[in-house]
Amino acid sequence: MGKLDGRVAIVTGGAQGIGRAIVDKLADEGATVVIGDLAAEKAEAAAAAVGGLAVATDIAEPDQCADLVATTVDRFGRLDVLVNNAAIVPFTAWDDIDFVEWRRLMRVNLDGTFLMCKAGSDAMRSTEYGRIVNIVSNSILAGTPNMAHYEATKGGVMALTRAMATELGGYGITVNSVAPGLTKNEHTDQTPHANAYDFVVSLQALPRQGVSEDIAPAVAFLASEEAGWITGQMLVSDAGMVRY
Ligand code: 4PL
Repeated sequence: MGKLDGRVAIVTGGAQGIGRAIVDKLADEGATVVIGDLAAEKAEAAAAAVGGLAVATDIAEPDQCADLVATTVDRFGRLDVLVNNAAIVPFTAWDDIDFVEWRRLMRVNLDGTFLMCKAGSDAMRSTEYGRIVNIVSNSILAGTPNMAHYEATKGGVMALTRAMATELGGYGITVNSVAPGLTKNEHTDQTPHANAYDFVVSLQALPRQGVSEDIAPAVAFLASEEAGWITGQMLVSDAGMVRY
């Protein structure tokens, strides 16, 4: 008995990192999971491991978002859960953020999340049930360095989450966000973020390094039916680095 038995979920960016852990957790709780990801091969492997489906998707393309949702509904009958996890997680000093780089982040992290929310909520409205969980970041509260453009996109997603909760509540759809802190994974290991692991741990109440599996339970909870009285909220899952 899982808390998502019989539910159909889409996880964007589910091929690796936090997204992969979310895919595994939702499947473990009984959901059928569809992964939308640019990394087609890794997405296939992640989907195969849980008996799910991978759909090669660039969330910045409106047609591809519509296709991801349509394929899910065609194949599995409906859409209950949408986890918007796909994002670019940069490490870029302020002086190196030019307008091209700014737009690249906006296009994927903010436009892409908007497009998936549009397509996903349209499908959910037809059943008058839905759970949307948007992955943001504790950096929007902390002013973390080297990610000003990223923080602008994630702050936008947090505000979008609050507004969508109002617009969609009448259709039985809840919209919440989860804000992880710095999390060790195959992406952050290979970037200058890895140099910040120890510093971030020193700021946390719980003194160990966070991994992707630490984030997934908060997402599964907000994606479950029993979280139905919670909407428009941000749940910070960061070992207590930021108290919000
Ligand atoms: C505190 O979301 O929240 C590094 C990299 N440090 O992506 C993040 C902190 C990173 C963060 C993040």
